[in-house]
Amino acid sequence: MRDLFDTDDIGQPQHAELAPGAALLHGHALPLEDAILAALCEIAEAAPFRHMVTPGGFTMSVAMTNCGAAGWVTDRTGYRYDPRDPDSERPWPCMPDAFLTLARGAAAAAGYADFAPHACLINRYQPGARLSLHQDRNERDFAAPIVSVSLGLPGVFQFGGLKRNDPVRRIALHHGDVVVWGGPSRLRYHGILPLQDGAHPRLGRMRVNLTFRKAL
Ligand code: MD6
Ligand code: FE
Repeated sequence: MRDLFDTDDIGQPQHAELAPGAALLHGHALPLEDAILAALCEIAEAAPFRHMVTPGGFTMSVAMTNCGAAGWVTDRTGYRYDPRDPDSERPWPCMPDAFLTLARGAAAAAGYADFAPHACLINRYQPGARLSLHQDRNERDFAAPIVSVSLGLPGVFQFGGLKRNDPVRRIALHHGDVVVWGGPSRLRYHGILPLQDGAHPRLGRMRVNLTFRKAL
């Protein structure tokens, strides 16, 4: 893990440690921006964004799709990783090379060598959409980190502790920012506050988040 004082030449920290095992890599996705956005369009054509239903019967305000060998899905029966898109019954689109390159490079920059994600969950937030505090615990292997890439409108990330009632910090995530977390932070509670309206030059009125996981 690089430390807080690893600054670039305009003095903004490029790699900030959020907590042990968790790093914010400012702008880390920007060099691959064009390839990432092109791949995202192709995925959304093959496996359109949809609003899934939670086991409790609520329709999520965030729309989701996936790529890779397995995709995260929820329905009335529960949460799971599924090798197929339940809407089309086809496998999820393959993980694009640009996604893998980005995820592996970000993990390595944060101190996690040889990250091999199977799954990329893609979240789309339109103004007002939010993700309430949760832990990511549907993966089999908590030793691997999660790499999270923010695109489009800025989001406010809530970063809590290992217990639901622990204090929560608010962290702004901008287009191109990457958060990598694992180790002692892997099961921290986190969420996204309702998306503020705005217009992003590349993505318009939305925020998109990619989370890469070793799911299987
Ligand atoms: C989001 N992210 O940023 C939602 N989960 O839109 C997550 O839920 C998340 O960013 C696990 C690890 C990193 C994350
Ligand atoms: Fe999460």
